[in-house]
Amino acid sequence: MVACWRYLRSSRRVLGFVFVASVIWLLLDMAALRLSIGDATSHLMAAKVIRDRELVATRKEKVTQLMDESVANQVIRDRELVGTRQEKVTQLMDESVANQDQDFDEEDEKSNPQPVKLYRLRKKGGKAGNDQQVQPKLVVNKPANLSLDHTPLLETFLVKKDSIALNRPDFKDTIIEFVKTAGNTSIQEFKEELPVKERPINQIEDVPAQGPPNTSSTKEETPIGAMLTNDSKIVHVKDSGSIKAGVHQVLSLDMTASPRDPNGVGQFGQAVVVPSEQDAQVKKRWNEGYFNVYLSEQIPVDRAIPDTRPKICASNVVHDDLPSTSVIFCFVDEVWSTLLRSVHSVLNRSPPHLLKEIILVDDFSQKAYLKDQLDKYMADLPKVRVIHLKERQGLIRARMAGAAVAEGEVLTFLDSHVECNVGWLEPLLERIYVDRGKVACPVIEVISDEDLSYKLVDNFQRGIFNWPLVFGWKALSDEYVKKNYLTAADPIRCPVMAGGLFSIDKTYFYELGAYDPGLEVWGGENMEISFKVWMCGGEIEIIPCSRVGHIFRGQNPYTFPKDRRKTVERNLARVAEVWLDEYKDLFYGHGYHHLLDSDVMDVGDLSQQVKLRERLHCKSFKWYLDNVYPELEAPLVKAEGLVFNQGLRRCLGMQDGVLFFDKCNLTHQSQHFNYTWLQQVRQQQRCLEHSFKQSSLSVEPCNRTRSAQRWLHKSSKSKLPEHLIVETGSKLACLEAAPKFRILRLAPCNADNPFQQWQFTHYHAE
Ligand code: UD2
Ligand code: MN
Repeated sequence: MVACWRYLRSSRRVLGFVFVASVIWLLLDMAALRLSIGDATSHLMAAKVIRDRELVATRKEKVTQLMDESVANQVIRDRELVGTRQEKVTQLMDESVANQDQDFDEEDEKSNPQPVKLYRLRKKGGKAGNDQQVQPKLVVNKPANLSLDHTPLLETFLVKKDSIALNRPDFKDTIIEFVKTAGNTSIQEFKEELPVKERPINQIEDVPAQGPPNTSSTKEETPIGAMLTNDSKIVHVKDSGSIKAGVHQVLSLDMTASPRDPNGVGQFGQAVVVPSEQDAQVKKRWNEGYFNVYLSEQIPVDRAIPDTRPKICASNVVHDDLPSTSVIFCFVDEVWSTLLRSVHSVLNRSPPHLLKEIILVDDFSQKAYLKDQLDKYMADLPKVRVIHLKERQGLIRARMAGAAVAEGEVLTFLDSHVECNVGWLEPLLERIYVDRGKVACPVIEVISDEDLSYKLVDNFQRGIFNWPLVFGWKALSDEYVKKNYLTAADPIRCPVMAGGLFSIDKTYFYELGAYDPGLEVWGGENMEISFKVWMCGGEIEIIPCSRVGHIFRGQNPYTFPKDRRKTVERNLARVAEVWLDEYKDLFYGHGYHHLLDSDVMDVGDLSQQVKLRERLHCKSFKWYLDNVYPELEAPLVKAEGLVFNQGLRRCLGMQDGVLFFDKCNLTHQSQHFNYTWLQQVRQQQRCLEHSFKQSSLSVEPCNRTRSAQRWLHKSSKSKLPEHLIVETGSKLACLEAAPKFRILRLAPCNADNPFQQWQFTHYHAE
């Protein structure tokens, strides 16, 4: 102690001690401070996590709120109403089920009266119908999914809850639960990933293909519509407004008012064979719709059909704020059961908040059941409106009458003998949402006209046409699919649509001038709208995740006010005249020469359509061919070059309206001729004309309506392919080089005469 005191006595040492103590204190203080900062941070972090979670929860709630409040309520309302109606129609619903507050059990199932089993399942598919409209190719070796277990969520929903009475208190919760589950998944996985909103039409950016679309995307440049152009470029439609919106998994709704009877006739879209003793009834009713009307009546109006979508479709996401749609069905004398199935398939499988209304346009049908009886039935379905036209308008003007009263943002046109499949609507609306210039078509699947089975069609089919404007389906080649990394769910660009089933932004439809109102009854309007859309800045796509079955019939089950063939020909000629530019010759040249004779055909006034095309600054048909449908063979002339005479071994020449023969010389323009689609032998504006009566020839200004300028050459039908033949009535005459005077003349045709045989330098088409 004393030693210590002595030691501290020196002031220096005291100072040293104080210094050491201060340092130690400082160090301790800093350590304490760090601890408390760490503590505070972890508290803050915890608080943030909680807040974030709350935020996510609120977001989830927001998305599901819509469903909770509007969807679920509407679903319930609709289902209650559908249910009321359904009872009357099917007579299968046990009323007691509707009032029980119990889960579905086997008792319930047994208590439902079963329909008399008149039918057995068909073992093999029915024979292919000779369909008037080309059917898409059916899938071979790939059985359709006939169970309900394609979507686990859906299964729970359908199998367990489908059977529960609508007015049960827990029913609402069931739907909400179902919707929420789907919604949650999408929110977690896809939150804020997709940029959104429409772009003005015509602003597509081209990006060279770099591999599968999903590998090349970045956050800033997320493609919202990765499309493949014909020149193998990926076109990404990018966000211009970058408004963020939520997304959710496609709603695979399939609502029914009463439990589906698994043994119901044609249930699950299965093939049914009517026993042979009832053949007479089948036959008797066939012509009412040109399909098995008798069988159709036995099939429930809300039957289940297999979910034929590519697997990935059920987990695709779409935006929460898709536009609403008005579904428009036009019909004339449609069969009752198919019309009802069409309507119920839309009500059952469309998210109610997106279905603004269903408009039924009765195109002056003559069947009594399509008047009061239809009105009464539909009066129980609040979303359905019926319009009865006072005169037969034809499907084109009938669609426009429907569009005129539609209140939805998007118009969805459907034929009146369809069944919309699970999840059909949202993928169509999604495409229009990302780009209002897109016209979206579902995959059209086949409902057999004979056994009413629902058949899956091949993947990668697109709508095309051949000359003379004949619609068809053609699969994209395997090579194309591989090269462009196309998946079975990717939208497919279509040069033309089939016509019957598509969604289009309503404002855009009117911007395009709707349909040409001069088109009559049926036919050709699919070509018109397709050319118009493409050439005036839009796009037509088939959306594989949207599928709708359609009954393809062998004949139109309604009358045509005028001759059917003439009506369709006239419609096509209108389309060709307005949209095809110089390529319209290819249309006429494929069997429609007779339409050019002004006394035969009057296509009507086209001035409004021509003006419209100018006003919209639409591109040329050549642009369409080069960019949208380059696969189509469309040479502007059938043959061209020198016109060589076999007998004379000289070439034909023309100078100042005078014809002569000369040594063949490709460099001489006077020896250049075209053999056109209108069958003219033509040099610039001058054509070779015959006067059959006087057996004379002359050179005249070309005139497409003059049959005297038409020469048959290399026709597959002709027995004299090398000849240039004129035809008047049943008489034929051939162009001949008179050897002596080296002049041209008409002479009776002779197969072996080399002076009647002609050869052009190049042939582009037979
Ligand atoms: C196809 C189209 C169809 C239409 C047609 C060419 C599909 C699935 N179908 O022929 O929509 O584009 O090609 O024009 O792509 N209708 C009327 N009034 C009439 C005639 C018909 O309302 O004067 C109705 C008819 O009841 C039906 C719809 O129009 O609901 C289409 O007629 P369709 O089924 O006879 O035509 P479809 O499928 O052979
Ligand atoms: Mn049809």
